[in-house]
Amino acid sequence: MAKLLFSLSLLIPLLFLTIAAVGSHPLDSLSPNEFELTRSLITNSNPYTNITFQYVALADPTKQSVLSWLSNPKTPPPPRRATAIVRFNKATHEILIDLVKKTILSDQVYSGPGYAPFTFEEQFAAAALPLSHPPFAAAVKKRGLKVEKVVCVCFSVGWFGEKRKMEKRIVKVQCFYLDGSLNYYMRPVEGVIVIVDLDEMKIVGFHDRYRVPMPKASGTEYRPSKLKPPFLPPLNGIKMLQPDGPSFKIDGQSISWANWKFHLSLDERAGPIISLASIYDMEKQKRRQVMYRGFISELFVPYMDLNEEWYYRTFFDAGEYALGQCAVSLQPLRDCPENAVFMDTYTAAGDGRPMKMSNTFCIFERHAGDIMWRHTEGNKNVPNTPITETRAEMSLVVRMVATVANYDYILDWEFKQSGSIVVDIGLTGLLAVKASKYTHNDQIKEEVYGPLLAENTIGVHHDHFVTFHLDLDMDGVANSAVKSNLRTVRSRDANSPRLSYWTVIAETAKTEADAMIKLRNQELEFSIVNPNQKTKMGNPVGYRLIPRSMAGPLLSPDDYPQRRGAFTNNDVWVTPYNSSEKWASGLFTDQSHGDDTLATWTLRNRKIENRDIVMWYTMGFHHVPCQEDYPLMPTLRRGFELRPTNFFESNPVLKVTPPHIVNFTNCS
Ligand SMILES: *[C@@H]1O[C@H](CO)[C@@H](O)[C@H](O)[C@H]1NC(C)=O
Ligand SMILES: *[C@@H]1O[C@H](CO)[C@@H](O)[C@H](O)[C@H]1NC(C)=O
Ligand SMILES: *[C@@H]1O[C@H](CO)[C@@H](O)[C@H](O)[C@H]1NC(C)=O
Ligand SMILES: [Cu+2]
Repeated sequence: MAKLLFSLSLLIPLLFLTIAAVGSHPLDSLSPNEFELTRSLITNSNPYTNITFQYVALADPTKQSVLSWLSNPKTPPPPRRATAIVRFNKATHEILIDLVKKTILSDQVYSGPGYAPFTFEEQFAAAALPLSHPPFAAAVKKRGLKVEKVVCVCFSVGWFGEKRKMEKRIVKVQCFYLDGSLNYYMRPVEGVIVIVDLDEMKIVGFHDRYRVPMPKASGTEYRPSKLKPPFLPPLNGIKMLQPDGPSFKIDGQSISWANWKFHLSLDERAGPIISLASIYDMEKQKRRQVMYRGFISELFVPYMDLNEEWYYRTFFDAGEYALGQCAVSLQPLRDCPENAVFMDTYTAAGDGRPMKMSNTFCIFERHAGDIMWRHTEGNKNVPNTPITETRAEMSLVVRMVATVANYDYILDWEFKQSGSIVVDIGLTGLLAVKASKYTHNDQIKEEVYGPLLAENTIGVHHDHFVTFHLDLDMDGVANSAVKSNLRTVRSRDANSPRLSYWTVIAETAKTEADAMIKLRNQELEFSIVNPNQKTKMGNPVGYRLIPRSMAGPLLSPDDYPQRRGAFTNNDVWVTPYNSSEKWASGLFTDQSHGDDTLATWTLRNRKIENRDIVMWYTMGFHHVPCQEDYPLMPTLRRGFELRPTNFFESNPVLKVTPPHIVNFTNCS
């Protein structure tokens, strides 16, 4: 019986995937045919040259057209268009394609500073070059290593104040040693850097500055077959079953569950994009819009080591490496629970051809044993028989994992019946470590930029700043940002023995400058409200931001990485909606100068009151590595909650109905 149910639960995803092909929505990711059409239109109009497709995506239909279609899905959907950023003949082209008329609408050459994300193909090609470069082979030999056991990875080079525009699309290649352990990130060939020109695909620089011992392979493995006992004993078996199937429906890329409905797509750069999230209000008996779109706009990871081999390591994982491109296939039962349903996706390969990724997303109902609400009350009529009302929390999770070289980012969007949207980011995978001569903490008398984690292994200090684009549109697009300052008030009431209390001083942000907020060390609640829609009590309907992390940048604002990452200077920013302001680090992030970021757009100090606005929220991790992060770090999670605040007239889950009881009397 159990076996049968198990195979049924495997069938369910297939069933849903079949349905998935049928749906059609203006925000659906490009289909394989649309990728292919985009590629052929561009290559046919530029024959005799090799074109690198750095970014291909659905070109956003106007918000107006999507909202009109949504209010009346019988009206024709907005026309499908694609945007492609391609590189050929050492020029970057931004090309707009009409997918219906099958034509190129525009082709603009971008000549400012900065480049689009790397493709996997060019990263692999560049990483292979050192191995056949004689000076590199000599450097490896000098270290007593075997060149056939060396593997390399491409790092973006950043920008450090060079006056003229960088003429070359270059990367720095760092190599590692894959001898005796799969975990080559713990074994850097320190002191050697190879510089590669990606357009020419050839080595343009080579440095071999110093030698330190190669960290040992022993202790770095993480595959069970390579680990020596003892192992922690297994726990008793546990089973997650939904014999009636999941309670959500997937129609194409639209997902509905409980009171929620939203659209899920994959963007090569952002990873998951949640659109048109709306919630059904039981009391008003109508569906209400909450969020037009939410996605990760950038993920900034600066390392804190000033050495020649390390100073430039200030990565923009979305803008340079493309989180959607870095999505990995989720493993059933391990990455996602047994009741999860998986969704496949497509992105464009470096040659523009559609590339399928299986199990990119998993979608599942979470029943983690948490309490949604409860209360126990004494029963006046019958002593010693208290009345208890309690409801189990059930929620819906959409998950993707992006493995950006050494790091694995677990990206969860969780929807609760109470109206909350919880975003949870988990960091796991491998640290970026530096090989060093030190084998004990007591030997270290200089700045080494991080703790000693194992012999000859320094875990370099760094940050992860995840910047979200959150376009909340509650009951309409005209919204305002409200700062509720909690302030101590000294009592002037002689009749009260109390000397103080706190109160709320709410302030509506009028312009962008009013909404540049550092939540750290402030007693402040930030919310987005619709000032035109009030509850019966007269409160504007709203959603509040509840951060579950407080870490802001510590680099000096004039430092070059921080200029490029200046969008992290505030925890919250609010901008008027502008369809071309999607990427907080600018459209062309690699080698950018920081002149097209959220921090520069907002210098215009535009009006943001009672209009279509976008909230940008950065959640940060300062990562001081520790020995438990070695050789592979247990997941570290942080996130935030968007929580209804006077959005509903009263508790929206008071009348929640618990799930059916599943009986397994026939089960042995
Ligand atoms: C395109 O790339 C291929 C493979 O690298 C190469 O053989 C070919 O000569 C290139 N074609 C042009 C026109 O550059
Ligand atoms: C939208 O943003 C872009 C980039 O910041 C800017 O050039 C353009 O003027 C903006 N459009 C409007 C209507 O403000
Ligand atoms: C499940 O078992 C409970 C308790 O034995 C019983 O009350 C209920 O009717 C059963 N439900 C179904 C669907 O069989
Ligand atoms: Cu980290």
